[in-house]
Amino acid sequence: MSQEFARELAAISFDTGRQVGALVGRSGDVEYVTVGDALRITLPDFKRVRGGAGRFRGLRCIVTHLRGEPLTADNLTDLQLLRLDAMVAVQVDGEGMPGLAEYASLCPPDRKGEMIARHDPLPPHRLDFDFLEWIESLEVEFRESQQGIEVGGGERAVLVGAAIGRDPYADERLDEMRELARTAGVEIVETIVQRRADPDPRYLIGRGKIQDLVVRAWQQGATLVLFDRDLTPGQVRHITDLVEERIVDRTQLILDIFAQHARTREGRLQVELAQLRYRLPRLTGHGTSMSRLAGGIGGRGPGENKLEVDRRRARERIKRLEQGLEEISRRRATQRAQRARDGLPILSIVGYTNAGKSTLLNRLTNSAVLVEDKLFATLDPSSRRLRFPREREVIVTDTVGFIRELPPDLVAGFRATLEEIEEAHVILHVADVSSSAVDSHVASVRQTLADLGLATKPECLILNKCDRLAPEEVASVARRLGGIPISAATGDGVAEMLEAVESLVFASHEGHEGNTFAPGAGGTHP
Ligand SMILES: Nc1nc2c(ncn2[C@@H]2O[C@H](COP(=O)(O)OP(=O)(O)OP(=O)(O)O)[C@@H](O)[C@H]2O)c(=O)[nH]1
Ligand SMILES: [Mg+2]
Repeated sequence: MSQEFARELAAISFDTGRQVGALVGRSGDVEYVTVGDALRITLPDFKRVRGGAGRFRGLRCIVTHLRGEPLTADNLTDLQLLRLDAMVAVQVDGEGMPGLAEYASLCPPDRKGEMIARHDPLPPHRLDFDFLEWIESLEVEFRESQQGIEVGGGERAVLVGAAIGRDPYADERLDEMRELARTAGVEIVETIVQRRADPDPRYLIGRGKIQDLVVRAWQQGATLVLFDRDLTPGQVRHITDLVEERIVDRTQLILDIFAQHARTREGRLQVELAQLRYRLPRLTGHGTSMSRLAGGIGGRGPGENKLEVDRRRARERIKRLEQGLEEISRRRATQRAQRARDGLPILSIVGYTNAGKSTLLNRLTNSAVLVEDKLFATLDPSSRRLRFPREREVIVTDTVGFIRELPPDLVAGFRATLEEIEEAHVILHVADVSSSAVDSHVASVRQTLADLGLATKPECLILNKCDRLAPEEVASVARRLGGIPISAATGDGVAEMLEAVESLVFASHEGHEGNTFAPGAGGTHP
């Protein structure tokens, strides 16, 4: 900024009694001028102008201050949110002449936690350094600090945790988000957590934290911001007004994983339905923010290209999907009736996701259902026959895992799958005893079962993965929760478990309705 420029800006400002802001491009030309009141100016939204990894907006803002104030919080916010090259405040003295000028710029990520560098106030004529050289070397510093970022092709995300009130599950939720992200192939490069009494109605977390988030995400070259709670459509709108990266909340992340894992036609239909239902209310309003929200992780998933369609077509699609699933539901009911006629009791393996349900099914029935150290590896139910030692047979089914605060749209979408559990005579509730969250996992699975109206079924709690813990630790969990310790991986405890399960199946069954499970004895289950 030359002395002459400062003098002219100060004079205009002094005459009008208003702050004047000039946005100057890299060439040195003034590209925008904005006039405020005595205390502040409002800058236009440049979010779609230029920008990119390691790049600034290509505009510096020079603003006059009439009351001798240094750079204000608003000035620094603009610097952050708009990624300006620099923010300069020139003081205007009592004669309308430029006084000291203070400037601030963003700084690269490696400097400890600081996001803004403020420079000492100088008279404007001493600010006359080579701006182009300075900003380009700053950009180089940014790029260097981001090196190695765009390898691997996986997405990089900033994880945002909101601990609301006395939230006993805050850490657990955050850990679970990390697992969900890992499953989805997303790398968490930074975590921002805020504790607050109530959720902010507009931003979930505070606006100041969102500002930090903007800079952090940019510093880290993130393409995605993950929220560990669900956002209301309004919050999505407000946050996308400030944040350029795609925003994905917890339900959306879970839906994305379901979309990645859906294999069968039924699974795909169910996921697409759940996705559309979740996104429909978020399809209103802001066009650009919507398309960013709609993208999901890497824009994958069966629902992805449906999301550009308007609401009407989305609704039509929902109706068609519901009809398709209705049909599947009917077909399943017929199959179930058939199975019931076979007279075999049904054991349904239920439990928190990744507890080892499929591993147990495989061990019990010598099958090869997909087992993976991922959340929601299994979406589609599978049923196998299992012969107990005394020649008695049962059907064992494995199905989709549960998770805390299972998204209602997902429950609605997966009705056909969850109906499979309804026919169970005994529920084999598998929990991962080696997880530090085992108590809350067990509680949330029981809560989900209760929500599905299945709480009255006889349940046998299985503490799986006991090979991962010392025997005393397993015993302590078993004392606390009850349950039979096993390792589906090694087979330890499985024989004992089968004995207990056999007597539960046949006792519970015989207790209720006599020995109708003998092959050929018809009738439906209760
Ligand atoms: N150490 C140990 N690992 C196990 C045991 N049982 C399962 N696992 C591992 O736990 C992970 C999850 O197993 P799955 O059988 O896929 O779990 P699931 O409950 O079917 O999970 P979803 O279908 O994703 O909900 C896999 O990496 C398994 O190898 C066990 O008894 N001991
Ligand atoms: Mg499974």
